[in-house]
Amino acid sequence: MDNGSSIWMPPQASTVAKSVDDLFDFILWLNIISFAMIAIGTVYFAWKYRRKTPDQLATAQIPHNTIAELSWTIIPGILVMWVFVWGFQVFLDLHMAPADSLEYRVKASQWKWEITEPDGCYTPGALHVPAGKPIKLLMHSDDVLHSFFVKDFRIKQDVIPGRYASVWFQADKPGQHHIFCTEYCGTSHSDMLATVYVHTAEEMAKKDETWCKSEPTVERGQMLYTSLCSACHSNDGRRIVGPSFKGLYGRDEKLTTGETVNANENYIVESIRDPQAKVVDGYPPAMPAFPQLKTGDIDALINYMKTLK
Ligand code: HEC
Ligand SMILES: [Cu+2]
Repeated sequence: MDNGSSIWMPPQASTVAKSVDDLFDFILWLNIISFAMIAIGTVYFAWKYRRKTPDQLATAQIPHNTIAELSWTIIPGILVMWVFVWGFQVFLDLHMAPADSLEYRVKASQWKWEITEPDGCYTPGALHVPAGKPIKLLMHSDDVLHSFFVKDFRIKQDVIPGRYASVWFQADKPGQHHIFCTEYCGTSHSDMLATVYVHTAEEMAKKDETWCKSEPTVERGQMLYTSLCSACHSNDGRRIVGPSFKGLYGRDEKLTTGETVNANENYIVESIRDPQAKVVDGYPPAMPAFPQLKTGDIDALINYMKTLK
């Protein structure tokens, strides 16, 4: 098939995919042929040298055969060296990113892929790249082992906590491809998915707000806190209009209904999206909603709250 797909593999969507598949096919056929030769030979010799009459005691003594022994040593030896040299070349191609690659940062954590583009645009769950340009990914993990795999590109790289890993690719045709995590990393491992979007130059130029999200850093959370929340919430334990954020994250909070809730992510998100849904005991229901805050902003605020112990 002309797009390079086979019964084993999806279409070849990167510049290295063909060389990976060619090597794979070579090793596969080498194995199939070797297996057939060994299996057929075993059956044939078992039949040929079987005991032919009931009184036959031993098979004929088979003397040493130099030509046979040299050929079954040298021929496979050459083939295996050939696979090594070829494999090493493909390995180098897969690991040596061209010097003019665009460098993206990828953060893996349970259970998401977060990408930061060369210009700082942050795109969790989505890798937007231009077609026809080499892309280098500089990856790290925030917790456990993960593995970055794009089957259509034939690239896979383990991402190990405590060190950077990199991989590169170039996709020439616009389209979409799945990113999988292929290192079992806990409960939601199978949901650790993301998408590569390969764009035309025009689409790349038009990239807009909806695609870049702001990275939920503690600094960003603090900035949002200072501009939007500090009038009513202190960060040092003082009571102003609302409860202080100091020690809030993870605390058990008593509500006006008499119920107790744990101030976890869901509760904090709800308090910001729909402030009157749960009102803290002893406080007026005076908190306004903040429809302008995006998910990334709320994540940043929560990350900031977590630092206020
Ligand atoms: C006009 C004052 C006001 C502003 C501004 C305000 N809040 Fe509140 N907030 C309150 C009050 C009063 C309460 C307590 C009553 C309630 O639970 O609704 C509260 C409660 C909360 C709670 C639940 C606290 C707890 O102890 O359980 C969270 C979380 C929260 N606010 C987050 C925020 C964030 C984040 C911002 C800024 C984006 C913000 N608030 C801005 C007044 C405010
Ligand atoms: Cu993972």
